[in-house]
Amino acid sequence: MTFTRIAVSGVFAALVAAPAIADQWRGWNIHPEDYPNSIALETFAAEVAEKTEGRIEPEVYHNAVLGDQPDAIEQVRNGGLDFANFNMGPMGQIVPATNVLSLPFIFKDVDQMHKVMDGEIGQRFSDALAEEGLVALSWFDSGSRSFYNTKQPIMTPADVEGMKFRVMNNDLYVNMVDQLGGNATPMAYGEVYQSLKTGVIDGAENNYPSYDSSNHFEVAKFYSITNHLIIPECLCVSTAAWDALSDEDKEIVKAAAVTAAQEQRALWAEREKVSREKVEAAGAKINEVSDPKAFQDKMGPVYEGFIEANPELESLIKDIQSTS
Ligand code: BDP
Repeated sequence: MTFTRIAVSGVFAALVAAPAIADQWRGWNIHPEDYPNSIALETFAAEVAEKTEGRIEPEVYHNAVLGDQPDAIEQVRNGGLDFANFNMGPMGQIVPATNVLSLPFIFKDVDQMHKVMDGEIGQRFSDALAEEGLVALSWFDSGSRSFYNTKQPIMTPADVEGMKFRVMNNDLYVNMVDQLGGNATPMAYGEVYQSLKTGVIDGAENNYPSYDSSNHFEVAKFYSITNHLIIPECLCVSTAAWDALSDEDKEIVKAAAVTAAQEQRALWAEREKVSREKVEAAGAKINEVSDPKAFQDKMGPVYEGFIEANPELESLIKDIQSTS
């Protein structure tokens, strides 16, 4: 919100044009300060403040201090928060089209994901988000996710049988783990460490940087490279904050988000390596699975069920799969 303050100090006060107080934007972030996404969000905030000459002053709140991801999505939608970095996993509950991005093995690799999200198909996702009050300004990387657990290396789908995994808040992931013979529990990210430690769950799944930054590697040391999910993330602004901007400021904010995404992707590539080395040095056991395709082959029912429930999204799936 913009307020106008009358300068009252000094004898010329009445003659001086009243400076506008900046729009204070509050930004949600789940990760700690040194995470690639966090650094990129700070770049976004700094560039917006500088280029708008202080008309907008974004502040980033790290470590999910403003709440869980599903709550934060709601808050950005209703304008209670102004911007955020969101993963498209929890987004699926609100913007059904984004569930396509949560289908296991939907992308061949991260390069294909970038190609899709940076092109016309990415725009379709932005349009779907816009209908729900979220203006997606750029796409961040989130690598690929693999399973890790406290018990044993996973080599084949049979090794998943009977194990209890935490998943993000989305029914598709529950079905995904079911198909592998495991049990899935949706749970807030911040509760996973303790739940692994106390044996409430046997495992979870994530990329290397989050496996590292969450310290899950300390308690679940078997990380098995299944690469089953490649989920993009957005830098999203609330429609309320966006609509209040002048055209000039919209350009500035958009350009800052694109700069932030470029930085995030470069930092991400580096951090993936650093995190992998760090967790291995700390005793995590990372293994290749014996046949990655064996995991993918189990996902037929996830796709069938999804297409049956969302026939209008089948062509979007096909368009992604045929992007090369
Ligand atoms: C991380 C994502 C974050 C998710 C988290 C999770 O960047 O948005 O909340 O995984 O597993 O990789 O909940």
